[in-house]
Amino acid sequence: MNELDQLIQAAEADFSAATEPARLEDAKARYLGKDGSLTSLLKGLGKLPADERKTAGAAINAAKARIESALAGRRDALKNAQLEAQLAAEALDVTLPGRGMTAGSLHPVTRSLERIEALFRSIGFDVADGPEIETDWHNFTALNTPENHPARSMHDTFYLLDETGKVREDVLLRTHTSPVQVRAMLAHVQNHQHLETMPELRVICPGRVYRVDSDATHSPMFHQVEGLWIGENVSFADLKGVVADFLRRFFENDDLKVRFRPSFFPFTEPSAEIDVAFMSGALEGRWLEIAGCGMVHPNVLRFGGFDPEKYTGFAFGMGPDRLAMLRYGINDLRLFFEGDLRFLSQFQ
Ligand code: 2U9
Repeated sequence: MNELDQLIQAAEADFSAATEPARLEDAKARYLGKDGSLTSLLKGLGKLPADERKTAGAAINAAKARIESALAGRRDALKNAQLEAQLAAEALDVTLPGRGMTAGSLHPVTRSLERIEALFRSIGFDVADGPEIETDWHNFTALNTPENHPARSMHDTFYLLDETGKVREDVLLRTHTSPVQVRAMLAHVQNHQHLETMPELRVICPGRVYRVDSDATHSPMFHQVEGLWIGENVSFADLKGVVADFLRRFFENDDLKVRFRPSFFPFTEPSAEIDVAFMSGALEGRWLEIAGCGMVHPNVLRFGGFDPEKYTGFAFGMGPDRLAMLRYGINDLRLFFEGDLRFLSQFQ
C-alpha cells in the first residue's frame, strides 16, 4: 500500500472515530487544514523533479478528493444522528390517553348567593354592594347600636390599626352588610329629593362580613344577605309574605313551614327570628333558625334620611353559608373556606 492510500485509510478511520461534529472538524484539520498532511504533500510537490510532479499531483488531488468525500459523508451521518436523537428525545406518544381538562365550577356559596339574588330581583329588589372596610358610624351608630354594645368590643369586631400600630376606633371590618343598606338609604333619599313622592326602596345587600369567631359553625369571614323594603305603607304582613315566599322558592318546597318568633335587634322594632321546618327528608319536622327580621327602627330610618312619621320599612338578614349548608347537607362551615378541591368539586 502506498503512502497516499495509508493516508486515506487513516483519515477514514479518524473520521469514523469522531462521534461529535467538533471532533470531526479537529480530524479534518489534521488532513486538510493549513498544516494538514495532505496540504504538506501538495506543498512538497515543488521539490519534485518536473517529470514526476504531474502524476504525483494528480494522485495527491485524487486522495484529497477521497478524503473530502469521506469527510462530507461523516458530516452527514453525524447530522442525521443528531437529528434522530433530537426526534427521539422530543417524541410524543400520541397514543397515550389525554390528561383531560377539568371544568371549573362555582363555589356552593356563590351558587346560593346567585339563587338568592335572582329570586329577589324577580320581585323588584335591586342588588347593592359596599365597602368591607367600614366606618364605625355606618356599621354601628346608624344602626342604633348603643355606644357600650358588646358587638362594638374588640372581642367581636376586627378594628383597623393606624400607621403606628395603634387600634383605630373609627374604622373596622364590617360585621354585617347593614351599612350597605344605610348607604343605599342615604343615596336613595339624595337621588329623589326633588320629587313630591319618593319611590319605594327595595334592596338586598349580599357580601362578606367579619367577626372575631372561629369554630365548626363560625368562620371569621362569612357571608350575609340582608334585605330592606321602605315605603309609605310597608307592614309586618308584607315582611312575612316576602320572606316566607322567598324561603319556599329557595328550598323549592311549597310545603315548607315558616314561623316568626319574637326577638330583639337594635336596628329593628319589633324584631323576629325566622324558623323553617322541612316536611320531608332527614330534617323532617325540626325547626331550624334561618334568618332574622323586623320593622326598621325609627332611629335607623332617621339616620338613613327617611322621616319615620311618613315611612315604614322592614328588614331581614340571613346567612347564605348556612342556607348552602342546609341545601347541600354540610356540617362544618369551615369546609367552605379551606379551598380544598376534593370538597368543592362535589358541587359541580
Ligand atoms: C338597616 C336596617 C335594618 C337587618 C336585619 C337581622 C334582622 C338578622 C342575622 C341573621 C343571621 C344575620 O346572617 S346572620 O348572622 N340578621 O337577624 N338582620 S334584621 O336589619 C337592618 C339592616 C339594615 C338599614
